[in-house]
Parts: sequence; structure tokens; C-alpha cells
Amino acid sequence: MAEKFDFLQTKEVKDFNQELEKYDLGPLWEAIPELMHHRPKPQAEAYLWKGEVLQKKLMEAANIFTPERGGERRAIYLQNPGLKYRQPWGWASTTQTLYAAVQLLLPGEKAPSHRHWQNAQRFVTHGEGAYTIVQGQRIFMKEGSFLITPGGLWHGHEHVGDKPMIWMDILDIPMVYSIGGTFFDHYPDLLEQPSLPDDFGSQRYEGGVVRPISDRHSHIAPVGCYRWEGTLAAIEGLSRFEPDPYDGYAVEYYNPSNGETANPTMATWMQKLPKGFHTKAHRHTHAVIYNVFKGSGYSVIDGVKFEWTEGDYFVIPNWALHEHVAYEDTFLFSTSDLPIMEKFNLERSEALDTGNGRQEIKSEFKPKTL
Ligand code: GTQ
Repeated sequence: MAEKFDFLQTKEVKDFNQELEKYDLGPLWEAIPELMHHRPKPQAEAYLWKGEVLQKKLMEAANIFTPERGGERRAIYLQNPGLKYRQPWGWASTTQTLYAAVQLLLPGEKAPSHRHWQNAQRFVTHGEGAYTIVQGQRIFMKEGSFLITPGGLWHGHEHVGDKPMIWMDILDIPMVYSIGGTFFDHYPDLLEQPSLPDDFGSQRYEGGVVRPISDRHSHIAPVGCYRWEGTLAAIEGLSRFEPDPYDGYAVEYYNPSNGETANPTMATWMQKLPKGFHTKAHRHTHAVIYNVFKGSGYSVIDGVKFEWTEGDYFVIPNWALHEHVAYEDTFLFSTSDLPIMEKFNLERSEALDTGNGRQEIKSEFKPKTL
């Protein structure tokens, strides 16, 4: 091995590498170790953003522009420092495949209807009374609601309530960008008008585990909104039994017409960690973006301690060892690229192989604060 390496350092080989570059060609003998890591080695880093920083910056943004006047949405996205400047104009996504943002809509505001082929979803963290209109259906939002807008559907928002609303957006923007598949259209009017009853999907699925007989065949979004009450009831049922040692009591939002994830490229979970619960450490190929919906605690990610409190956002990159600890009853909302990894046959997982399944803490992450 050493001999081969030495050979690659010779002047003859180096000169030839440069010669190839003149023709926009590249030598594979230089590239393999960088392109084909033994194990996933994402450029995205483990990272945490404080909720209060996002709230403050959104309120400041509200003083300088409204979505109706331009820019489409008042959303501030989570830029992973490990991915900064990787893209040509200097934006960075949250993980390699997913973008996450936090959006503010004030009473009386409208965010114009548009459509794109990126899959989108929202998780409401503050407020109620705004609706999103998706393909002619007004879907009313409130705290704890999870909403999907799969690719290609018209959607716009309007706030007809009386208190500011904040929600988290997650889209597969970086993935669609990297495969060069993006399409985007503005709706001809400011907002699409209703053509279906309000909250049509949620009403049709009010019973939860049964489906209308006409939904025996796959639909893209039979349910547009998964309400908190239903999610909580499911978790309470699970909580009567033993927790999963790695994830506590976790449920996945799914598409009841085909049994797959609610949105085709993203897996989204709500997980409860009871007070004092300490999960065992493991790692998996998919990367995860979290919102601390309720509670507080910490996660250890590749030996680094990330303390979190209600409202924070954090990222576990691909193949990073991680475990969570809850100081109080905690609900973590999360979205990952699990379906993407599964479709490419890349999903693997592995448990930490030591006595108690816990990592040694080597350092503590210092988040940016106000
Ligand atoms: O609210 O429709 O954060 O289209 C990014 C793209 C939000 C939205 C985002 C979007 C939206």
C-alpha cells in the first residue's frame, strides 16, 4: 500500500495529473479516497440553533418586509456551517439532502400561491388561525399540526387569526437542486380560491386508523394535516408499553392510502422521551433535523454534548453516533431523509457496542445566542 502511495507522489504522476486538468479531465487514481469513504462522511455537521434567536430574527424581518410585497415567504433557513459556500452563490442547506426553515406569518398577511416539485412540509410551533390553501383546500393550522405539501401542488398561506404564527418548513430542496430537477411556477392570482371544503382531508380521516373506501389506491396527499390530538393519543397508547431503547416512544406520520411516509422523500416522527429517559447510542445512514417541541434535555452526538431547551432546532448528520437524555417529559419532532436512503439501498444502522450503550462526553457544543 505504502509503495503505491509513494508512486502517486512522483513528479511524473503529478505532472500528468496537471496535464489532464488542462483538458477538463480528472485522474481517478487521486480521487477514490475522497469520493468513496469507507463509511458515510457528510460535510454537514452536528449543529444546534436556539429557538429564541430565530424568533427574534423573524420579528426583525417583519419590520423590513412582507411576503406579499416580494420574496414569497418570510422564512429564515438553518444553514449548516459544514455546508457553507458549497453552493455556487453561498447558500447552505441544513443537511446534504434537506432544507429547514422557520416561517412567520402575521395576522392579515398573505403569502402568494405557488408550486414547485420539491416536497414540502410544515410543523406548527406557535399560534393558530392561519390557513394554507393546497390545491383548493384550506387547511387550518395550529400548534402541533403537521402539514404536507408534496411536490407539484399549488399552495399559499393567509393569516385570518389574530396572533403571530410561526412554523417550521422542511423541504428536499438540496436534493432536488443537486439532481438538477427543479420546476417552479407562480399562481396567476395572489392566492388560489377554495374549490374543496375546508380541512377536507382531516375530516375524511377523522377516525384515524380507518380510511374511506375510495382511498384503497395510492393518493399523493389524502390527508393534508395531521393534528396534534391524534399524534398525542397514539403516543399515549404506545407509552403503556416498553419504550424503544434508541428512540423512546416514537410514531411516524404516514400516508394512509399506501402505508408509505406522509411525504415521499422524507420520514417525519414525533417522539416522546419520558422524564429521566436516556436512550442507547446508535448511528444510521439517514440524517435528521429536530425541533424540541416540548421539554428539555441533551443529545450526545459523536461525543459532543448538545444541550437543548424548548423551541431549539438541531441536526444529527449521517452516520453520527447519537443518544438523547430528557430532563422532563419531552416531545421531539424530527424529519429525516430515510426514504431517500432506502430508495438508494444505502440505509444501514449500527448500535454502539459498549457495556451500557452510552458515549463518553468529550466536549460541549456552544450555540450562538442573542
Ligand atoms: O411556505 O411555501 O421555507 O415554498 C421554502 C419554500 C417555505 C412555502 C419555504 C416554500 C415555502
